[in-house]
Order: sequence, then C-alpha cells, then structure tokens
Amino acid sequence: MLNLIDIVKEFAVEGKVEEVKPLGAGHINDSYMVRTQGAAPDYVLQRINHQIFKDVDALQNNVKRVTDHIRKKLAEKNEAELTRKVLTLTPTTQGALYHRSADGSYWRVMLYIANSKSVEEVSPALSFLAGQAFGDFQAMLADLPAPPLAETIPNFHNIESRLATFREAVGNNLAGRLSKVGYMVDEIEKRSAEMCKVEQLHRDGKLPKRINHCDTKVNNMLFDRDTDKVLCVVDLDTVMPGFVVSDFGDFMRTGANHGKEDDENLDNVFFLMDIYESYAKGYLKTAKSFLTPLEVELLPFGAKLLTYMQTVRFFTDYLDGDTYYKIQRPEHNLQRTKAQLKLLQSMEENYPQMLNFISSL
Ligand code: GN1
Ligand code: MG
Repeated sequence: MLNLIDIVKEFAVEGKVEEVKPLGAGHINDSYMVRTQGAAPDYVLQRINHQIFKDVDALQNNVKRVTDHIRKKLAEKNEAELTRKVLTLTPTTQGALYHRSADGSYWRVMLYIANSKSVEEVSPALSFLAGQAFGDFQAMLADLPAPPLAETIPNFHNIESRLATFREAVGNNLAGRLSKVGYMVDEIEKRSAEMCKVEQLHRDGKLPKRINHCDTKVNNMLFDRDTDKVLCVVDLDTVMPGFVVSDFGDFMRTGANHGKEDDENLDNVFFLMDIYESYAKGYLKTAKSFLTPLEVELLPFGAKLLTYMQTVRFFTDYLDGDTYYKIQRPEHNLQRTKAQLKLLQSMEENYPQMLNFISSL
C-alpha cells in the first residue's frame, strides 16, 4: 500500500500534513484533499491517469503555461485573490511539476481553494455567471504565446475519430454485449453524418480552432461557498485547441440537464431551456469580442454535438467492457449512454427554440 502522506512529502508543501482523504467524483484521475495543521494552506493531491494522459510531461507543461498566463492576466487587472481565481501548482521539492512514485504512478499537487464548492446543478443566475466565466477563460487564453498547447489526448473532441473508434468497438464486440443494444448503434449511426459537419467546416477553412477547456462540466468550476460567485475553472488537463462550440456544448450537456448524467430514471432527463438561455447570454457577453458569426450560429449545434459525442463515448466504453470510465455498477456505462441519448432527444425537440434564441441575441 502506498502511503499518501509520503507522496505529499515529495512536494514543497507548507506545514505538517494532518490527513489525506478522497475528494470529488472525477471519472479519470484520483483526487485527495490534503489537510495541514494550523495556518498552512490545504492542498489537493492527484494521481494522474497516465493510461489516458500518456505524456504527463506535456500535460503538466500545459497546465503550468495556462495557469501562469491566467495569473498574469489577473494580476494586470489587480485581482486580489490570485490563489482563489486560478489554480496554483505546487512543485516537488526538486522543482519538478510532478512526481513519479515507485509503483509507477504519476502525482501532482496544487493549492486547495479555500471556502469553495462545486455544484452538480445550476440555477439560471448561476448559469449566466458560468457562461461569463467560461467565455472569460477562452478570452484570457486567446493570446497565449506560441508554441501551441500540446494535445494531451489526440483527437479528443474530434467526432469523426470518436465515431471511427466506436465502429471498431462494434466490430470487435469485445465484451459480447452488442446483441442486446443494437438499437443504440442505429441511434448513433442515423445522426453521424450531420454531427461530422464541424470537422468539414474546419477543413474548408470556415471554422477556426481556439484554446478550449474541453471539459466544461458544471462541476469543473468552483464557486465561493458564501457568495456563490464563480472563483475559477478547474480540471485543466484537456485545455487544448478545439472548436468553441465544444465548450459551450459540454456545459449544456451537464448544466442544462434536469436529470443526472447517469440518471437511472430517464423521465428525469430533459433539457432546460432557461439554463441554456442564461448561459448563452453570459457567454456571449464575454466571448462575442472574438467569435465569428458562424461560431455564434453553431452554438446550439454544439449542445447537440457534445451530448451526442458523450453518448458515443460512453457506449464505446460499454462495448469495450468498461476500460476507460470508472464505473460504480455493472451496467453503468449503458445507463450513462441511455441518459445522454435521452438528453439529446430532448435537445432535438427544443432545437427550433434554441436557434431562435441565439438569433435574438
Ligand atoms: C471525464 O474527469 P472528468 O469526470 O471531469 C472525461 C470527459 C467526459 C466526462 C464525462 C479526460 O471527465 O471528457 O466528458 O468524464 N475526461 C476525459 O462525465 O476523458
Ligand atoms: Mg472534473
């Protein structure tokens, strides 16, 4: 058994560690809260999933460049609470950005943001603030100096490549689960051509790539416990070039869902237009300075695309035998798939109103 306190000691943390306990519910990395004694700050320790992030060096370099750049921007605006408005990596005692333990695991430490909370459900008011914050995040990174950020997971939000992997999984049927779920293959295939249009627009030179967060789930944003104000965007592992509709869409997928991502009761799952509208208003407030008309027009499509992509990804993992996402129960990935498809269908029903709303802004 690894002693987590010993791992923490590899890092330049202040104070004496009192306790290390599990934190949060990410599907990929393992996170721990590191509580220290007295006035020293608390920390977050994470084991980086290096099956998924194969180049940990490039990953940590991205995070460092992104957080340094945002910190500089905030300092120029005389932001007072710098350590609450952007993540701060804590280097190892040797000055490295991560530590490799004897068992081959990769670890990193960052400051814990005091008096913060993450939420799984948003109100329209919170959604407006979140839209502004993710717009701000993209705006602040728009002038990140060269070289481009590394693609920490190649083709991460590329739907053509996701579909290719899905079709391979169907062909291989590794877990022997296909016969029961053939209808899901049809649901995915009947939408596939339309969903690939963004990649085509990019090839035609009509849709640019910009620095995106690429995991704009509601719970990847921290709020102040007392004031409910947005503090900062976290989980920066997938910050990389992509389409802005991706970030818009992933928030819709998670924040504008009445139910849970993996809701067992599909009646709970439907799209919330009020969350969509307030997020769009907030987002366009900060992002309209750099968006092209086509990017704005495609925002509603982004909501469908990201929900579709997540349906494909959960279903692919189900067919493969649950090798990517952590699961809590045997059919978890199938439940997730069904809930995402239900949300997509609800977005499809609301699509005319979604389009109207964006044109009205
Ligand atoms: C993963 O780590 P977490 O739970 O924030 C995944 C996202 C998915 C999400 C689905 C690196 O995010 O892309 O949208 O699960 N991250 C990676 O909930 O694959
Ligand atoms: Mg996360």
